[in-house]
Amino acid sequence: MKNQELAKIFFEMANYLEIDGVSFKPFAYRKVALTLDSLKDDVGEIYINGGIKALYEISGVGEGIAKGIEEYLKTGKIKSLEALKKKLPFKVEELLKVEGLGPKKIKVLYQKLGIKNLKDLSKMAKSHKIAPLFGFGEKTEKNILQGLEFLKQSKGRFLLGDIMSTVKEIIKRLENRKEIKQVSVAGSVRRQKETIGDIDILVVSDKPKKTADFFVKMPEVEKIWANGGTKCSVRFKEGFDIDLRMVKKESFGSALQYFTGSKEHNIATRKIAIEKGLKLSEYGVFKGKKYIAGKTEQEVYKAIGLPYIEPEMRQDDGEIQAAIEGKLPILVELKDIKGNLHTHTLDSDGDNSLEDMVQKAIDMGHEYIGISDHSKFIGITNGLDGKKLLKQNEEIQKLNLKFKEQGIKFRILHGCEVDILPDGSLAIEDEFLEKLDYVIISIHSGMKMKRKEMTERIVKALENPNVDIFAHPTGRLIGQRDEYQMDFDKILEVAKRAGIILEINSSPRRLDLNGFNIRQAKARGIKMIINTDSHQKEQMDLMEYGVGQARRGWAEKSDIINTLPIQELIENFKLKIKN
Ligand code: DGT
Ligand code: CA
Ligand code: CA
Ligand code: ZN
Repeated sequence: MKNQELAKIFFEMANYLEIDGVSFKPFAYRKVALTLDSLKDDVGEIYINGGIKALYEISGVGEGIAKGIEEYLKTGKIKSLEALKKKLPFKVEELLKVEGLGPKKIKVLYQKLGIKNLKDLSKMAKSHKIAPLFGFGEKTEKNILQGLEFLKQSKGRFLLGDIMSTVKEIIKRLENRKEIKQVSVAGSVRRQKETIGDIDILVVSDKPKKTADFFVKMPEVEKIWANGGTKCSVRFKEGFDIDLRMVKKESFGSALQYFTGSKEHNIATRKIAIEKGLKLSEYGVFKGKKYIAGKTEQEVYKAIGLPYIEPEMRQDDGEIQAAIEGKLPILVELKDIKGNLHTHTLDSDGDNSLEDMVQKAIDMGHEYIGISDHSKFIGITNGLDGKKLLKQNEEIQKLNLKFKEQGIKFRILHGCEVDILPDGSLAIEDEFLEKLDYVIISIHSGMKMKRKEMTERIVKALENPNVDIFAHPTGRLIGQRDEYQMDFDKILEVAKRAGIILEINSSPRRLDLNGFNIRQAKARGIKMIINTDSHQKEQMDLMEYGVGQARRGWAEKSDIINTLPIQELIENFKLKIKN
């Protein structure tokens, strides 16, 4: 399947074009890249079956892009991209990973200082060559150094959201093979850790040699680290490694338990086995030399006297004790989610119309959607002011009416993502906010405030009685930016008092709140909502990552308000306003 490869090429294309100063086109390429990334059908097959005409059916594909796809499928490259790379001979993808560096700055850095890669960038920043450049300054230089430091720390790890489509694809391929009887992903991927060192997969195969051959010969494999009778290990073109382990049927559960980890959880479970006079290993649970369990994980946990523990909780931070006491939570699941209240449309910086977003939600089987475009504010192109909000409301109510008349059980709620200004006031006046179904607040500027000021700023905003949801509350970007300096305990205390719902943002680079914060919030009885913050309809599928994080934070259905049916959800918002 060439979809991911092409998506990557188009992202690259967009970046190079943007740096080259071409307007509009980058946007179109990015849009198509995102579409390809989540497209279920194989682009290559679409082309083979229907020719270039069939490509036009893919959302956002016009003549130029269709020709690009055709060229890539036929020749493995796109000439215009190669030409751009020659003209701008630096590592765009690499440099863009540095928080605060955009295409414009990257171009200047190349033209003025010849910076081509991270190494050059680090050298120039350390020797203070960047600060004197026009449009840069001391602060930018410091930010670049910080950004580089972050990258170094996260080096070699991948975002869960960046590798998941590959994992699913490989699992599918393995499942389709006759000789393979059982397949599961293990390791940090199964635990839904936000970043992944490598991917671990377990299979039971009747013909291990055949399976190994198939695995190491997959077209994406770039290097083979190991190809043995029970374990293969390869590097994919995209840069990450995949370990495949072939185990015996009677050991599948114990091997899965072992290779799911975490290492800390394994040490703890093994200790419990020992206390019971048993031995737990990847091969099974043994009493002396006698095998007593190992086929399934359930069986393994049962043999050592524990109930089944969900993979996301296996971190040795309280789950064993909870299991012993019979107090394990019943974790929220993706299928419990009934809607998504953080979405953007063309009315602010989204790529799709209101109707398209709504249709996607309906297709997903959701019962409602909340539209929450940005307030007008610096940094956000095209935001809404009070008047535009009212106009948007008319359109939404028209659609709601249509649904009602047609007997379609679906409801659009009208919200807004309002910026918290540096002084803690909101970017839209209360008289407009009062009219909305709900109000989301969030920070997109002044993120480097000092702890005391930042805390006061957020507290003031949370205390506005019109506010319902605090989105991406800590502001972190994984591998790029730390959370805001703030007194998080104090913020939790105010959120609880004011009845504010905290968001679990599903965007793979945010996952904010994270699992740890979610447990803190839950412990204080604070309700949460899992949102996708979609700027494109396809991004509504990111919900699974938010759910994964919620599960890492021990969240149950009752902790998450978008598991509620529509009427109860509305009541929830109303009650809050009355309090
Ligand atoms: P990663 O790949 O860094 O994101 O994290 P994991 O957890 O996937 O770690 P990995 O791939 O090195 O190993 C997979 C699992 O195998 C790990 O979660 C637990 C188990 N494991 C690996 N090495 C050890 C070990 O030395 N002791 C124990 N008890 N378990 C281990
Ligand atoms: Ca791993
Ligand atoms: Ca591994
Ligand atoms: Zn948003």
